[in-house]
Amino acid sequence: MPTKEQANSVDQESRTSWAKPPKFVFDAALSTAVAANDQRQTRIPNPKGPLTPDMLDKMNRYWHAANYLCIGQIYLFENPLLREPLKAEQIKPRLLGHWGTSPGQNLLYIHLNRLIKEHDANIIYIAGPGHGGPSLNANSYLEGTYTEVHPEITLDENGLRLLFRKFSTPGGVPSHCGPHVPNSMHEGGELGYSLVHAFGAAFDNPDLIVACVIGDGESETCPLEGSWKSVNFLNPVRDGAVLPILHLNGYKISGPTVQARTSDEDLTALYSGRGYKPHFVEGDDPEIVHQLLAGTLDNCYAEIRAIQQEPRRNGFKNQPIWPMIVLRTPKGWTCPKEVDGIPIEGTFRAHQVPLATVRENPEHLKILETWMRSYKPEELFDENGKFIDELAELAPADNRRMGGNPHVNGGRMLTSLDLPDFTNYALEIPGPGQVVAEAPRKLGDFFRDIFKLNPTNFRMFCPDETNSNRLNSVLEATNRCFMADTVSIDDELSPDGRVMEVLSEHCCQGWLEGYLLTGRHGMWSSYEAFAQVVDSMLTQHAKWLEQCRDFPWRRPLASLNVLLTSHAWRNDHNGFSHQATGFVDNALARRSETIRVYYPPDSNCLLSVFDHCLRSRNYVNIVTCGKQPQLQWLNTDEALEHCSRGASTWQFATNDGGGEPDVVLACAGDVPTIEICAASWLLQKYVPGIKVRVVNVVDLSVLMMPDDHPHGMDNMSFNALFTKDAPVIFAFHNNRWLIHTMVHGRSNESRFHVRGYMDQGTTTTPFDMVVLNKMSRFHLAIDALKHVSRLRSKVLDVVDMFNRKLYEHHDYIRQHLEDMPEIRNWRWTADFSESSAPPPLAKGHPRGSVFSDS
Ligand SMILES: Cc1ncc(C[n+]2csc(CCOP(=O)(O)OP(=O)(O)O)c2C)c(N)n1
Ligand SMILES: [Mg+2]
Repeated sequence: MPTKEQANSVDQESRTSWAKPPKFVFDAALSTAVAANDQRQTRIPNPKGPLTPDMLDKMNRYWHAANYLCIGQIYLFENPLLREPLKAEQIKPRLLGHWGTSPGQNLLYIHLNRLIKEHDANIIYIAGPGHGGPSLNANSYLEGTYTEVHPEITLDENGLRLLFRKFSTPGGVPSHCGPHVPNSMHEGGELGYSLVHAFGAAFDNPDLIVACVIGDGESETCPLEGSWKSVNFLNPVRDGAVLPILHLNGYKISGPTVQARTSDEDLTALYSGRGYKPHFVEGDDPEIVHQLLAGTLDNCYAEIRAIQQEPRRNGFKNQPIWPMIVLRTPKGWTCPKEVDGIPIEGTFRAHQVPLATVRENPEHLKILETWMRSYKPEELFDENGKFIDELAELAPADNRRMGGNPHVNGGRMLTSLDLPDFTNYALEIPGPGQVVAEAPRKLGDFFRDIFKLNPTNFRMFCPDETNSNRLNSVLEATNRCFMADTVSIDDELSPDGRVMEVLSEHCCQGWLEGYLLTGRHGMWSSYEAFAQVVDSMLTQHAKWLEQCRDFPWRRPLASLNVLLTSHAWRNDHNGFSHQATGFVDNALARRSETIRVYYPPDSNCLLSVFDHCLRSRNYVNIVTCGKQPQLQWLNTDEALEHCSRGASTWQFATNDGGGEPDVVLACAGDVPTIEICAASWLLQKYVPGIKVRVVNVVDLSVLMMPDDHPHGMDNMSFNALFTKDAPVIFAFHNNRWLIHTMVHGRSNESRFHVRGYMDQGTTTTPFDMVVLNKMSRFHLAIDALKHVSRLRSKVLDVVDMFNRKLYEHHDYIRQHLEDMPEIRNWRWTADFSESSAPPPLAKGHPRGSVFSDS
């Protein structure tokens, strides 16, 4: 295995050749070269390299075929093989798609095909610049997998016509590497996630190599910059390999890229420092680049296998230096060098459609036709329009094709988790609201045993908070993963740990996505506020899952589970920066159908919810439940029933005797549940004769209409729970608009009065948080009384007393720096007599941890 020093001193001869400034990046824009494409193609200097002249020629022609198909997809409506002179009406009316990235990606795909065939290697391909959709469509078509999943795209002229027509057109396929294309597990539209997905795919797949093409524009994004450190978590014994291929084609949409204008020396220093050994391939002469790339891929493959072999035989010793490739080729390579005197090839102008007015401009039509004919389609496809066998056989066969590899359609690899019975982890509680516990502790025990039962297909990801989030029992079964050197005071850290802690929400979310997309299971936990860092990534994953529904051959994947335990209401010690509830708001607003949002109110409900989430498929499950000591409500049987219903009446806190209540007190979230139960208690204690009903909502989507969400309650069930017209005071974990939106259209919707998080926070007491956001038990009880008209005149003194309590609270916490005893020590009692002793710990709950507050 090469050391860092060896990596830095690689191959001096080739090093000097990289040391010059990147040639074409500067030349192309200034170039007045007019050499036609076919001229360039006949200039074969027979450079040295592993390819025989015959192989080189075939690979070059295969590359031409893929390039031709990319241009055809962007431009052609009819006449796919140019069997007649190209006419304006055969050009699509709207030209959509990206040429610039395609020739580089085609080149890489074909060379990876060679590597796979040569070594019977298990390789998948990730297109960072996913706008290179034409390239993956073309290559999966040429290898046959596209037709297998889209049988109407036949391997003949008519199939080609349809392939072209359907690209980026209504009723067709989108322009990116979406789920429609069988060799993709990464849409790549929102740039930045290719490398993190690649590592997620490689974890626990010892045989797999993930070739990950990274655009030089993409490499400027923060998530991509932050993904290189994934190599510090890749274990050469149990994991596969990632081969990053940084494609420096010089430009993003309209400007140069930082790395393309960085010297090879500096890139070497940068990536060596990150734990990689860069191999440089550069050029604009296809034959030379073919040989260089083939040789470089051979070397990288040999290095990967050597890196893996040693520790697999003799045990892991230290973090290896993994190979990577830096490929400098022109953007839009092989398109016209200039149009109307303006340079195109090798410039940002090749990014999308190099010739944009072909229908209108006969000269441009001619240039397009000349360009397309330069690939000699008549020699690539036979008289029926089928790709000629001589070239088609360069692709690997069956599951070795990158579109046929089951890892890319992860559901094909998925096996169900072996789950222990979650009721074995029940928290024993003497009755509702009597004892306190930290809800995630028992969940940690559950996960610990899931790790034991599923040693190779379950992982937890977390930005360094497993302990803080009270999930630390998992560390009894496994360690936290770390490849770099450790020191004696490090705790529960090892290269074979399965808890993936990295202080990057992007890495947690992205690794988990890659892990799930390749057919495994997992979850990640986060501070609620900082989960918002990956709002957009989560939305993209949900979009992917939704689009997969259109393609039944995409087999179901395990759901992506997110646990938010350090939540807004109880970040008293961190304050305002840590208090935000927007993650769920964003997810539900964007993609309600795929998203499931759960608010388990206590430990046993949390277990029941997670048991369900780990069995579910194709969803994003967001579970919010605090880690701080909170009152516990339901035993396991009750929890199971309650969670299965999604929402139900809590009889212990209800006194309507099954009849019509004066007011419904509803809640979703652990803190809102406490406040609503306390409000019910206050009302029953101080307002004789009032009839209240407490409804707890665990699965938020039940509030939606069945047309809007599969979990949505029909009106009859909804009215049975919330009545038809009683006022509903709703305490909600998040922003109140979400509930108002969800109950829109329900009977007498204006009776819903919601209180929730209003973005008021600071470092203060737990109860002050609910006061600041006007969701305290007193606010809720006053609201209830305001809306019960039959009692309004009789309760003025009570309302006055509740208001006074809020003033008392204000003064008390400033004087004593903690909540009033009647708040701190409150527990549910059916006789409504006050208690001053603090609620005891739940049986079996670890003593001493309950007040720890990291
Ligand atoms: C996060 C994000 N920001 C902006 C864009 C818009 N965008 C689409 S393509 C592109 C340029 C990409 O350049 P590069 O990664 O070099 O890919 P190339 O086409 O050159 O292969 C940009 C900025 C995007 N898709 N995603
Ligand atoms: Mg680029």
